[in-house]
Amino acid sequence: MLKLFVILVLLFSAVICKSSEPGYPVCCDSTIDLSLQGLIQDHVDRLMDLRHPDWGWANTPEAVLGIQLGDMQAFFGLNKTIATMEAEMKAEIYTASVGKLGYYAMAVQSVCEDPREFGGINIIARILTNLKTQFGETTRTQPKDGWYSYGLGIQALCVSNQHVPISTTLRIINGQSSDGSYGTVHSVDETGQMLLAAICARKQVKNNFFLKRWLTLAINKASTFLLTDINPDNTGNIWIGNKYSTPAALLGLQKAGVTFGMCNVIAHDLANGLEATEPEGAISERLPAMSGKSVLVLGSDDWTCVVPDPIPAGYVPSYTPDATSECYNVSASGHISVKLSVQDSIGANVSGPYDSTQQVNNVENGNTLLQVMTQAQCEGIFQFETTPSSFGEYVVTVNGVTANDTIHQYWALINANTLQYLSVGVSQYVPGDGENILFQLSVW
Ligand code: B12
Repeated sequence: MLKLFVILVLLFSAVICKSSEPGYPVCCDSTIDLSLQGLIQDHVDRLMDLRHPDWGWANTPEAVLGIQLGDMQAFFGLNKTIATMEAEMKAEIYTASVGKLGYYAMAVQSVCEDPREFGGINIIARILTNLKTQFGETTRTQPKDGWYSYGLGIQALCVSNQHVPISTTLRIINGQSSDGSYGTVHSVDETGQMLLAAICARKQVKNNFFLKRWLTLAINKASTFLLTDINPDNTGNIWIGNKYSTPAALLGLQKAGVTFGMCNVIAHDLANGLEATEPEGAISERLPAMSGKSVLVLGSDDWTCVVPDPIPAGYVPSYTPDATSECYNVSASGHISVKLSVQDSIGANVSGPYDSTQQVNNVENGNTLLQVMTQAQCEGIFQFETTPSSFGEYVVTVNGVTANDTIHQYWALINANTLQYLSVGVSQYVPGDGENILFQLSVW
């Protein structure tokens, strides 16, 4: 049944690509939708609003890549950002995940600087060293930093013309699940990223018949997996996985040479999907898909940089993420109540009973989950710690229990009424009256 659906989607694609309807560069080379440039500009504007006072972002290299691939002309204040990025890279060069190192290397390349000699550091050499540690001596089936990060590390090597080690190429082939996916919790995101990595790695093994063939099989299986995960959300928009996994999936399918009928519809929904509360990471990742440029273009000889537009008069980067511990700016005079439940024993039943449940009263309607948690903390009935990321605040500790990332633990956010995982994090999620949010210590 699924195969039939994929075949139908592929057949339908030919029709759409030949039609004269304006389309999107990520789908095929038809006439470009006239509103696209303006929509790209809106996304860049939002990123500029989210820029921190030091001219960086929560994830500076991810944002740099997003704008450089989306519309490099629009990147005002680039030199100030490069200086901040260099300082941030130096501070975390020995602790960053392989994906973050990959972001740094590709962002440096995207601004036409050398990732082998950036601020005196060879980022490519660090990625090679880090990749070796990903599977350790254990029988790990997933890389230490996850497949998404692993894929970014491989892409960074590949686009800087660094040979991808054979052991890594074999992981691309052997790490794939039988349905063509990679990873568990966010398999569409991870498969999209690994698909790009596999495509890049295949270019390097031109003369090795077997590796080339196995990588082609992996690419086809990953593409099929992504095509079988096309579905509408509750607002009628159509995504591959969800809104946030769609960019990497679209770019992966484009580079795999797969044209499919729904592509322009999905690209249209994505380009028109900017929401006021959307986090930096979502925009940084969406921009390349909007312009149809994956990071793989950085490896081509044609990649050149332009002098960006000047800094607009009066622009001051000033975004500071939500403070989570300050009680004075928490209002407790609203009219709804929200429950916060905690399940801190791994493997426990998700439908309850829970280790604790607290009701937070007088919550302002429209407050984010993070604000509700802060209110509860200030009232002394809940305790938590977070760390900032490009998707907002990431919950690391609940009621004194810290998820151990090195053994792949995390605090999952679940709607205890519907048992659905929240599709966004605590900074973006707005709970409704009577909702019960479950924080469940889980393993990925
Ligand atoms: C890997 C991953 C995870 C891992 C992170 C652990 C790890 N060490 O790798 C796990 C499985 C634990 C995870 C959990 C969650 N994730 Co997640 N995650 C990803 C994924 C696939 C890749 C992130 C990455 O490695 N980026 C590359 C590195 C180099 O960049 P980075 O900035 O250092 O990445 C870090 C952050 O992204 C952070 N992180 C991961 N997920 C989330 C989610 C939120 C809301 C925040 C604030 C931070 C965060 O962990 C990464 C590694 O340290 C992204 C997909 C994507 N498109 O970005 C989704 C993604 C970011 N996650 C998402 C979601 C929704 C969640 C959860 C809220 C799911 C849930 N209901 O429980 C939880 C977070 C709960 C919490 N404690 O706050 C969404 C965010 C959408 C949004 N608008 O907020 C994404 C985009 C997936 C998707 N397509 O929906 N995630």
